[in-house]
Amino acid sequence: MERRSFLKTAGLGAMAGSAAMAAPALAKGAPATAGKPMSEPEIAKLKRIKVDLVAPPFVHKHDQVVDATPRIVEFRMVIEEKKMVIDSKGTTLQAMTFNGSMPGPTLVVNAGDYVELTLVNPATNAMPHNVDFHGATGALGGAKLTDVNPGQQVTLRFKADRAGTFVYHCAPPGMVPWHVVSGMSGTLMVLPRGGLKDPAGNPLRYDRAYTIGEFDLYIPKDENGKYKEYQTLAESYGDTVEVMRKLIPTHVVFNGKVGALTGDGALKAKVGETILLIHSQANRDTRPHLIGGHGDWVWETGKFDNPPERDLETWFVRGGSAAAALYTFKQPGVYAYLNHNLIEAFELGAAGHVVVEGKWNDDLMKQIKPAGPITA
Ligand SMILES: [Cu+2]
Repeated sequence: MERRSFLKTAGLGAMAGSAAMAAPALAKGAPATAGKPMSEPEIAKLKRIKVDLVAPPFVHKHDQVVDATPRIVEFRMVIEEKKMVIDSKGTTLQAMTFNGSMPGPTLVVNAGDYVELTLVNPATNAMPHNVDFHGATGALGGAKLTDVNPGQQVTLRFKADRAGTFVYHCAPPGMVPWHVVSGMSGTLMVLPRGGLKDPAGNPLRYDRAYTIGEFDLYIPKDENGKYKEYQTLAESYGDTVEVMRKLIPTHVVFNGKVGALTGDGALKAKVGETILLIHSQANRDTRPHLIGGHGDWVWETGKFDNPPERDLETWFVRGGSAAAALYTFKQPGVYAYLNHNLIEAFELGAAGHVVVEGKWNDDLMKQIKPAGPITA
């Protein structure tokens, strides 16, 4: 938030008797809406940036701090319906994706920028789709203006005037939950123009960002208790809705399959490095936890103009939202990052790894005597 508009909103907050003491550098007492309405000729003069998206868990290159002048940031996403293997037993999902991945790619802009998305639904797909951005205002998040049949594309522009991590997802009339639980969601991250801040207004920066999308899956079983495999997407619909209505997922996975973020897919970091972990769940609550670590600074509701909480063991992501957590690694080793309903993590799949290089710190933790026979 710009200094001048901060002063304005802080003044309003103080008048309302709420804000003056806490979080002096964060917007308080008024919703964060960056800038005045711009006319179409003014918007036409803005600088355009074209972003090439990258597949999760990676996040496209971006600046954490930018100057005051808004930009138009262009993105293109192609919808891909495809059968995906979602566990080590070969169970398949008739999936629907943005850009072929679960979650869809993370889009990053700065508050006040305009997002200009071209959404492509190739003729090879079977279903109509669209996109609802929780970071956007009006027309069901953009869903009403982006209905695309196979063989069509559409372009939507919206002003990203609130800072935070926001879910986006497909929401076609009459089929919303099915498209969402089949894979069609991702995150839009709108950074404050001045970058992230702690509650005292000190800058918070990260060295790398990872994006994790958690998916509750509802795979039907046959009369012998075996997961069914379907030849087409449409064929899977009726049985899947029956499982969905029981509200008990058969799998809960990070980034498209059990074990996607382990082994070669594990996240990587070094001691001393600060990572930003973005966690989206478009349909169902989750509770992220880093085993052996913490959330140094966490925006569990994901909106950066609110002060973050510190030292969290476990945080909470509401179904239909995306959270952001910062952590600076202090010890090397293999960490687990998981949903701390441990049944969902270890039985159903909601767990990944972070492999951290560096030097062990005996002051933080030391094994005084290794395990051995009981002596006293
Ligand atoms: Cu869809």
